[in-house]
Amino acid sequence: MKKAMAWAWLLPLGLVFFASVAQAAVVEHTFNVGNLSISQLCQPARIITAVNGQLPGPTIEAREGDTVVVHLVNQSPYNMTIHWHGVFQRGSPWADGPSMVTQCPVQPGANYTYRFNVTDQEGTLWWHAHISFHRATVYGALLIRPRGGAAAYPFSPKPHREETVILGEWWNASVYDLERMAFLTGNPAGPADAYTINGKPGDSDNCSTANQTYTFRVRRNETYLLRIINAALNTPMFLKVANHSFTVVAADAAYTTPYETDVVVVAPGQTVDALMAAGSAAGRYYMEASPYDSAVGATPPFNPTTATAVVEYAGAPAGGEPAKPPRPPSNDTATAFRFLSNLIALVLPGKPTVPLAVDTRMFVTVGLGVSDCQPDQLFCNRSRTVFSSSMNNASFVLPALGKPSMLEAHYRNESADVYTRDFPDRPPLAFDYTADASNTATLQYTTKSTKVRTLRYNETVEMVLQNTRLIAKESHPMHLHGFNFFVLAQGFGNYDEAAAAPGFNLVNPQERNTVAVPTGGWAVIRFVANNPGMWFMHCHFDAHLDLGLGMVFEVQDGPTAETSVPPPPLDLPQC
Ligand SMILES: *[C@@H]1O[C@H](CO)[C@@H](O)[C@H](O)[C@H]1NC(C)=O
Ligand SMILES: *[C@@H]1O[C@H](CO)[C@@H](O)[C@H](O)[C@H]1NC(C)=O
Ligand SMILES: *[C@@H]1O[C@H](CO)[C@@H](O)[C@H](O)[C@H]1NC(C)=O
Ligand SMILES: *[C@@H]1O[C@H](CO)[C@@H](O)[C@H](O)[C@H]1NC(C)=O
Ligand SMILES: *[C@@H]1O[C@H](CO)[C@@H](O)[C@H](O)[C@H]1NC(C)=O
Ligand SMILES: *[C@@H]1O[C@H](CO)[C@@H](O)[C@H](O)[C@H]1NC(C)=O
Ligand SMILES: *[C@@H]1O[C@H](CO)[C@@H](O)[C@H](O)[C@H]1NC(C)=O
Ligand SMILES: *[C@@H]1O[C@H](CO)[C@@H](O)[C@H](O)[C@H]1NC(C)=O
Ligand SMILES: *[C@@H]1O[C@H](CO)[C@@H](O)[C@H](O)[C@H]1NC(C)=O
Ligand SMILES: *[C@@H]1O[C@H](CO)[C@@H](O)[C@H](O)[C@H]1NC(C)=O
Ligand SMILES: *[C@@H]1O[C@H](CO)[C@@H](O)[C@H](O)[C@H]1NC(C)=O
Ligand SMILES: *[C@@H]1O[C@H](CO)[C@@H](O)[C@H](O)[C@H]1NC(C)=O
Ligand SMILES: [Cu+2]
Repeated sequence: MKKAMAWAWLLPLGLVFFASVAQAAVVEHTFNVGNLSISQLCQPARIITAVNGQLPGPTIEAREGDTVVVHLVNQSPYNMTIHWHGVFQRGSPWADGPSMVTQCPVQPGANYTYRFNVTDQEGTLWWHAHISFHRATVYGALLIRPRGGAAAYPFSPKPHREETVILGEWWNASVYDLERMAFLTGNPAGPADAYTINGKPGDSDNCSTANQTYTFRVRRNETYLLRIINAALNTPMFLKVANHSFTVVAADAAYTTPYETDVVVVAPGQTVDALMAAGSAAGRYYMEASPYDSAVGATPPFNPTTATAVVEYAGAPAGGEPAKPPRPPSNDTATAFRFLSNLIALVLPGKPTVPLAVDTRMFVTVGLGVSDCQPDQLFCNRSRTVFSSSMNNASFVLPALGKPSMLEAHYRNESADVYTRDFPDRPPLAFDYTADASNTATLQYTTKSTKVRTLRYNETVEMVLQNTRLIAKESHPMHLHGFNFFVLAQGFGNYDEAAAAPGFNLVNPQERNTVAVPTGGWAVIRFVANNPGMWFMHCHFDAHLDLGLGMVFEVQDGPTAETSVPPPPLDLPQC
């Protein structure tokens, strides 16, 4: 598959580039989730869980307005679900995918068909498992092109070709076992063994078989649209290509005002579309994905290595080392913030703009803390506390397997044993959130619960996300299911409304589904709750999600059938 992709430039992309406006189509796939034997990092071959025997899995290519139908056939030994990251799922909340939030898992040997429309959104999204740590190997791209095809892109130059660049993390142990051990012991899983570009680590680890490095073949003077996706579990990335720069034109499938940069910063869950002109001498150039380690304080171990791929020009002289780009230091918060805070939207007629009137204001702390061992953490040392993450000091746990999913409980009006409606709009205590001195055992302590915030249909919510200095400051990539939000402002230290509000961008703020809250800082987001259902909001570091860094919005039905949660599909998995 990879070979085919690499040589795609040989084929005329006439269909993509010259077709006129097409009728909405049904884009149908069967995803067999099962065993794949693969050798990475010069280790013996191992069995991983993958879709259709591919890593990354198949790319879904659709046009705005199409219907996507994916038959998930679970031939793996594990419970499985798939989330369509960034897809609004308006009218199809049962297809969103997070285990125990919108569905019970698809058990080994069972099937489930995900059906949804990709309406009112275009750009680069992706799909991934949303259970355990399986998304480390169960992931792929979901591309939504304009109805008018690539000719309708609202930027120029129009690209000659497109390439998907999916960044990932690789463990040479079973990620399912890693997650189980982390849970049972209360000790967070260790860092990845390698980072990858399109599934391959590259040659920076002395294991440079040709198979280990992804090659992008380019032609001089052509412009490429790179669709960059960070599918890594826990690591924001810097992406560079030696002797090449980028023009960012979209992020999280929302167009941006063109932004020139020689480095792309992409946190887990985020995507960036960037034009890259093949304007250098015909040669070979490294693409490098290196980690951004934002943690300050009791920092978790991280892997400082770099994933490499090669951009190879047609007619490049054979042999020789590709040119290397300068690499940002892993703690380069200034570069990360510059990139992430400088993006602004491309305002287009007919597209939603930032709501100016706010119904509900929330101030939500996000960060690490500690808690007691939970009863089912069987190997946990009960004479001490364990790491625990929280939002407003509420550390989220999913309903136990065997209970209905939260969406089923909501739909049937039977929330009693499944969740409570008391997610708070403020932290229980106001304190100096980002001061080292505030990192006390009392403030670190958090308790486990399954709390939701109920919203009326169509309510406008403004949320300040405030990182804390408990245990460690860290840039948490906060992802909201079911909606895009506008990012009005972001900064460092404690949020001060009087100082920040005059600086809100209410004209063309960037629109995203995942915001990397600055380390030891804050971000202000707004969204309109015009999508009834149960929508997970959580840190897109799986290590933190597992520790409780999440909450759920329960969005009530609107006045009509179209604005209400529909009945569940007949094949919805039962617990
Ligand atoms: C998949 O691999 C697991 C070991 O990881 C093995 O137990 C199982 O039998 C394999 N399943 C199939 C269908 O090959
Ligand atoms: C999805 O699109 C199809 C075809 O246009 C339409 O029949 C269907 O009602 C749509 N589904 C939802 C949930 O909007
Ligand atoms: C799942 O789908 C596969 C392939 O379509 C089919 O062979 C199998 O019978 C289905 N299994 C169930 C439990 O429906
Ligand atoms: C995984 O790979 C890394 C890098 O090659 C190696 O150092 C480590 O020992 C391996 N771990 C296991 C459990 O095989
Ligand atoms: C790669 O090899 C070089 C030279 O043999 C050595 O210095 C370096 O530590 C090795 N790197 C890794 C990651 O094994
Ligand atoms: C490259 O990958 C193929 C298929 O996975 C494998 O059969 C082959 O042995 C690999 N070659 C090298 C040099 O690792
Ligand atoms: C690329 O453009 C340069 C400058 O316009 C020109 O000199 C060169 O011949 C072009 N190369 C190719 C392969 O088209
Ligand atoms: C690439 O960039 C480096 C440093 O910026 C420079 O020394 C080198 O000449 C460039 N190579 C090409 C082929 O442009
Ligand atoms: C990044 O790390 C380097 C080396 O450890 C250190 O000298 C530098 O001060 C750090 N920079 C920041 C911004 O923390
Ligand atoms: C459990 O934690 C306590 C307190 O930190 C420590 O003294 C003890 O050795 C630990 N026990 C085990 C089995 O790790
Ligand atoms: C939702 O809110 C918008 C803007 O506030 C309003 O125009 C629209 O009528 C509302 N829709 C419903 C169904 O309440
Ligand atoms: C898979 O899910 C079912 C029900 O949803 C549950 O009973 C079972 O324990 C789960 N299996 C694992 C290994 O988690
Ligand atoms: Cu986090």
